[in-house]
Amino acid sequence: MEICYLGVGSNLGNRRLSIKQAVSRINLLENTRVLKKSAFIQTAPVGGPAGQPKFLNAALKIRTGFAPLRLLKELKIIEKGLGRTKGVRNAPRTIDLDILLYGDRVVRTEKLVIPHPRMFVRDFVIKPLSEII
Ligand code: PH2
Ligand code: MG
Ligand code: MG
Repeated sequence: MEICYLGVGSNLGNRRLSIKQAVSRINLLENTRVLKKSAFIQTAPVGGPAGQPKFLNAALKIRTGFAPLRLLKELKIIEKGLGRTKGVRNAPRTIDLDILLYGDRVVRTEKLVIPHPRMFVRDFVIKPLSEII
């Protein structure tokens, strides 16, 4: 079991509902529990196409028995189940679930880099994360 921190974002559809559903689905994963949720904060979009809607962002503390790449796979399935489609980079999305930290592990693969490489320069990540860490 490892303690992990996730960044959550939504700027399409019912943002609050999508984040709540994501939390429920993470809780349904085998050997995985959401231990803490930050407040949901509204944030201006950083990057991506001009004129896209504002985000709701949050951070989660979870405990999981999944290895990092398997956890990533499970989170992608949840994203897809909540209507996430592939668009251009940083396109509006119903839900985005990013692994920020996984214990004290450093992971560098093509699919996954932990700690999340941009987390320290993103207020919309650091603000909710610092609330729960
Ligand atoms: N996620 C991005 C790019 N830009 N901006 C905000 N405010 N919130 C996000 O979650 C976000 C973003 C890439 O995943
Ligand atoms: Mg992201
Ligand atoms: Mg992502």
